[in-house]
Amino acid sequence: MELRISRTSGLVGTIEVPGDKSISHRAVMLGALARGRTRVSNFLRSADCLSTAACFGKLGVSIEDRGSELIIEGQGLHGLKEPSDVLDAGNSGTTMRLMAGILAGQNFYSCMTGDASLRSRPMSRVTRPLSLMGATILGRADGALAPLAIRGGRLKSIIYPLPVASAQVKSAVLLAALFADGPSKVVEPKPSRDHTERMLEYFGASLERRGNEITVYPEPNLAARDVSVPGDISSAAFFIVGALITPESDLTIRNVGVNPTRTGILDVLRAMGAQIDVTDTGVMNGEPTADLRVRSSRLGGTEIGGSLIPRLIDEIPVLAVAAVFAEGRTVIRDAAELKVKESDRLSTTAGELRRFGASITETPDGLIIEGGAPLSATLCSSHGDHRIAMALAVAGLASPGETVIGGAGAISVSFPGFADVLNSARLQY
Ligand code: SPQ
Repeated sequence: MELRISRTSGLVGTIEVPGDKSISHRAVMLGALARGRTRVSNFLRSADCLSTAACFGKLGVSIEDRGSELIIEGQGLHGLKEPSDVLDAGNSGTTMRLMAGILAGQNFYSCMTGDASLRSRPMSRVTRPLSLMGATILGRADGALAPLAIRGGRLKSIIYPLPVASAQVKSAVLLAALFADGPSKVVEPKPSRDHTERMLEYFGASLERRGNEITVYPEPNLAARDVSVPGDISSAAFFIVGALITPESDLTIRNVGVNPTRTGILDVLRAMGAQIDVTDTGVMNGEPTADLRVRSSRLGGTEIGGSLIPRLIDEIPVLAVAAVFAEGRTVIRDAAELKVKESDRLSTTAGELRRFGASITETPDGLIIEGGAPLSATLCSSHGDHRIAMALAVAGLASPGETVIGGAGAISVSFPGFADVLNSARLQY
């Protein structure tokens, strides 16, 4: 599928973006493990989150989509059933890695696979700690690659210093810790998104957070709770950058999740000179929310690295687009994790933005972008990666001519309806 984007003079009006992907996954997982009925409103019906729901369906959990909400009949921590078939995580790293943590604690056999991209992404980062906790996990390349076969059961508690700043690895261990024989502790090198911790607390788990250490106590009484999912800041990011780099924009994005572990993009764009106002702040099931008003801005280059990286890891492709339209040099470092996402995002971002005429160099752990080069629309490819497809669409909004993005079907992984929301906000050039 192709997406065609022509230049626009601005993004205006008020829009909403769909529910947060990370929170939607976790709502299904904790809803399934709690006792009783959990209702999830504004659930993200994207391919990734639907993969999580389908996996829990195969584990014997009734999940009904009533349109306005998803109804999950929680089975309790020990109520999942051995699946009679392979669990398919599709394109979703979150589904596979977090579910591995849950399945490690189940007294049955299960097998998980995914699409070609997911089967090439590193899994030893979760199979290693879960094996240390006592689960038997086999996978290709000595447990490094899916399909994964998991024989779970009662686990041993663990103290685990994370070798990478990854919310998925952290969450896999925290979820497995629910089934351990004592309290388990995870130590983070840098803070990553903390939706699992917030949702565990919201569902009544016993969890302590001290600095970069998180301790989970086993066998909590998880009680079903209603969850209202805020808009996804990672989806809003495309509209934020689109509005900043087009000349007549004044766009408000309502009800966006602004958990501080996810708002690195706002900090960086403001440092680049972006006019972004945060208003109408609130809290939904332990997650902060706000409306964001974004106006066209003259951007300058910046440096991005260190502990900012986990706070904006999924926004780097679209931040690179902002940098291409900024004056001066932007340097992104400490971002080697991007090489193991749905595509090698350092290489796909650099390669595809060069097609527009951007001056961008890939380094072993980042990108160097010389902003301000004249760009023109081009034929480009998503490489099967939803975030690359949408970042290229944003570049197309500010490039003369018509940009054609191949493989744009990937967008449905996180943002079905992206093109419709874009069309509702764009001015004709
Ligand atoms: O689920 P998946 O495929 O890994 O999704 C991505 C994305 O761009 O949507 C990464 F490719 O987001 C991850 C994110 O990069 C979602 C996530 C989470 O929900 O816990 C955490 C981050 O990954 P990681 O590996 O840094 O823990």
